[in-house]
Amino acid sequence: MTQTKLGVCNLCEAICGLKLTIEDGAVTNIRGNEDDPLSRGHICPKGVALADIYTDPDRLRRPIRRTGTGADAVWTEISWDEALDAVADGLAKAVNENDKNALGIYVGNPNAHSLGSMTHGFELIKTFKTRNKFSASSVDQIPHMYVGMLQFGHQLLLPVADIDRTNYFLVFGANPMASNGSLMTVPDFPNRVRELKARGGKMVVFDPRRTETAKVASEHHFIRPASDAVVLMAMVNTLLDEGLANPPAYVDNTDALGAAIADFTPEYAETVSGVPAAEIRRITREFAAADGSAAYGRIGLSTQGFGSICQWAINLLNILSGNLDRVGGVLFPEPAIDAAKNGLLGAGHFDIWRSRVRDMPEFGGELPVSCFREEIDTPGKGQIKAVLTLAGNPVLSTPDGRRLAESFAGLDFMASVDIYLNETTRHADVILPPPSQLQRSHYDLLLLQFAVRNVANYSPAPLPLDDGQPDEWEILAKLALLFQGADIDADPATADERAIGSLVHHAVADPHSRVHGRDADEILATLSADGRRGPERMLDLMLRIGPFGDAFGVAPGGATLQMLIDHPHGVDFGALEPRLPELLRTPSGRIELAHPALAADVPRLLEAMAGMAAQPLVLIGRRHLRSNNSWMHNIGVLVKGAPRCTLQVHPDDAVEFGLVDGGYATVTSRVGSVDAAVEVTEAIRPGVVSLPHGWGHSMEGTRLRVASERPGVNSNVLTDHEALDPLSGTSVLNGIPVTLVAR
Ligand SMILES: Nc1nc2c(c(=O)[nH]1)N[C@H]1C(S)=C(S)[C@@H](COP(=O)(O)OP(=O)(O)OC[C@H]3O[C@@H](n4cnc5c(=O)[nH]c(N)nc54)[C@H](O)[C@@H]3O)O[C@H]1N2
Ligand SMILES: Nc1nc2c(c(=O)[nH]1)N[C@H]1C(S)=C(S)[C@@H](COP(=O)(O)OP(=O)(O)OC[C@H]3O[C@@H](n4cnc5c(=O)[nH]c(N)nc54)[C@H](O)[C@@H]3O)O[C@H]1N2
Ligand code: SF4
Ligand SMILES: [Mo]
Repeated sequence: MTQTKLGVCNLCEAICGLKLTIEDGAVTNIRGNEDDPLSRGHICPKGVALADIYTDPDRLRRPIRRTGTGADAVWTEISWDEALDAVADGLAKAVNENDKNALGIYVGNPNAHSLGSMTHGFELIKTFKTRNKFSASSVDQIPHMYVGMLQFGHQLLLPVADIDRTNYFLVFGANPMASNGSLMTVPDFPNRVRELKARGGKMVVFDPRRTETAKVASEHHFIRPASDAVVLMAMVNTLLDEGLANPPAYVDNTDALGAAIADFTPEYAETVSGVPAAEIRRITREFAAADGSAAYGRIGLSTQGFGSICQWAINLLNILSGNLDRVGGVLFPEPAIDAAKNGLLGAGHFDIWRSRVRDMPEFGGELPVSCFREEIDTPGKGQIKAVLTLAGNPVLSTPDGRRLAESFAGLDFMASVDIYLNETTRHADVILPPPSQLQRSHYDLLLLQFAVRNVANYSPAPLPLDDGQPDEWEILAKLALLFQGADIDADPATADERAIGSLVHHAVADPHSRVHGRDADEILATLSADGRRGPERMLDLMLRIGPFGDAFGVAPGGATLQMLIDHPHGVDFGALEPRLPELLRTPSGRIELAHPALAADVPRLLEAMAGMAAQPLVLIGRRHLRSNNSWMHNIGVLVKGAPRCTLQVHPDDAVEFGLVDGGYATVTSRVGSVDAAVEVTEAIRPGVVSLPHGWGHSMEGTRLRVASERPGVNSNVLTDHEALDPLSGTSVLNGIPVTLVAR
């Protein structure tokens, strides 16, 4: 029997709509859904490969338990009941024998793309009560969230470029042609840029590498790594000096800002960045003059030593040029489910506690992942004795990951919720595999928050669960109950009740909520009447209290889960619209341009820039369209062709270090070295080398047959766990001083 089913791809932030052909239970074709209001038919090779992830023989289908270690490790399949019990017992034992902080948790990137993790993961993590909570956020986007919290009053208040109407798109340190956009849900980016240019607009890219995005830009500037903060501040200064600033009425302390950043003139910026002062002035004038401009900076900005200052400067450019909250500028989306308003995620907090060993402040309840290893290795009260990883591969993804692997090996107990036996999970005692991406329903609770249009899209799971296999939310819900001592027959419905109960109670208590003051029990009873459970029941609640929802009868006909089911291609609520100042959640209800916490970091920037010239060679990262962080290299169709884990080197540097294309170089940083295959290319700035992250699949004890044939090297052997943006605790993954030796 041949069926066509609609779905969405939940691999990256673009959430492309899919059309799947399923013949006798096998997926025979996946293509883009041209009727999806956001993705408009776009799909990339990873989306097509969803079927290959499903059929990958190395993907785990049943829980496995390890006996022995290293080369002697033996993995045995065990039942779900036994596995869940073993994990709950192992984790509880560490806590009972020590204290609550003896449990370390690592939350990886795919949680953001899993509906079940978003609805039921937070409740599980809360259950653990440990302060030793780490995630991929501190090697990623915390600077955005931290600055959003300070300037707009909530960690999820991140303005999004109005790409479909902007006329000047200024991009620093992002490569959406490869990444498909980040903190900017922008599927079909290639066509959107084409349209931007066709209407006379410009895209200007600052990147040390001539990236896929730089190639389709109107202009590309080979900026020196980690000098962006200075260039951006010089642009802000130019706006102020030339009378081009046009800030809205709801901003404060423009004068204090001028004083704080006075040193960053375009001439000074030229000396540290290599971008001519005249170009900085010209681009600033063009940015200010265009009919709708949007400045955007991503991984290349947030994962450097001044990630927070960079994101602050991006905001300043948008605000001062009058482009914040402007059509064609940057706007705050209004998602059908607003995680910033319904209690799923709080406003954010900073420095309520600190890490035990290095005294680093928490952000939003988590500690910098660069502190993970020392919290395992350093004896004393609060030492981590057991670890749970949830969809994470920190051995490949985080600074000095190789040594983190050694620390994992010494734990009393470790468990992983993961679909692969890989570099991280090989240290687990038990692995609990959730179903594959195609076996789960999806609504993107997080990333529709950052979409370039207000859309909503729900898709039921295209493929059924395997026999006896729990969904990801059930695994998390059951673990929470078992950890608290419930017996093995624990019904996940109990945990489900708790998760939804806490959301309903939050909603009725929140004065911003549309059901403020209503009867929580009545709402819960309404939600139970239709027989939905798990994520679907939560979704229905959140849609109904969202901006387009029916608020339980108050405005009949609004968004409900049934409405989304009835519109399987997705619902388009329209283009982004201005929402300020009402949306601001700062104590004053206004935006502080020179927030003291940010302004206080300026002297550190000046000091660091003085030492820049002394760094002859620095390393940056790289992403590729056919790759997804560390975990899709076991899919043959995605890794075929020339090996991609290469060290890109400029021809001048190749001559200086005696390197040849196709040869090898030993790359050494303060903390480690790797031998990488050399690719000589003019697409990189002299003095800069680039290595992608997420490779290094040569560790014994993994079960990644395809990946181990093209292992590549782990670039995070070179990144330094001591190098952080101190404001946000985010690791420095770009601009790392290295030396090269030909091999
Ligand atoms: N040097 C350097 N390092 C970087 C970066 C960089 O640019 N340079 N980028 C950083 C960024 S932005 C990020 S987000 C991190 C990512 O860091 P991580 O989240 O730690 O790593 P991933 O590679 O995303 O690994 C995801 C893990 O989840 C598993 N998995 C996949 N799908 C599922 C699922 O649906 N459910 C479950 N339970 N498991 C699943 C995979 O097998 C894998 O073990 O890496 C960071 N590290
Ligand atoms: N195909 C694919 N898509 C992905 C991912 C993936 O691994 N593969 N990962 C997903 C994840 S988790 C994320 S967070 C996003 C990231 O999304 P993006 O940020 O768009 O992705 P990157 O390719 O890391 O882009 C960072 C750019 O910054 C540049 N850069 C490095 N250092 C500097 C610097 O100092 N200054 C400037 N100006 N630029 C610098 C790099 O050369 C690179 O081009 O992508 C997501 N999408
Ligand atoms: S761009 Fe992202 S969401 Fe779209 S198909 Fe590719 S991986 Fe999936
Ligand atoms: Mo990320």
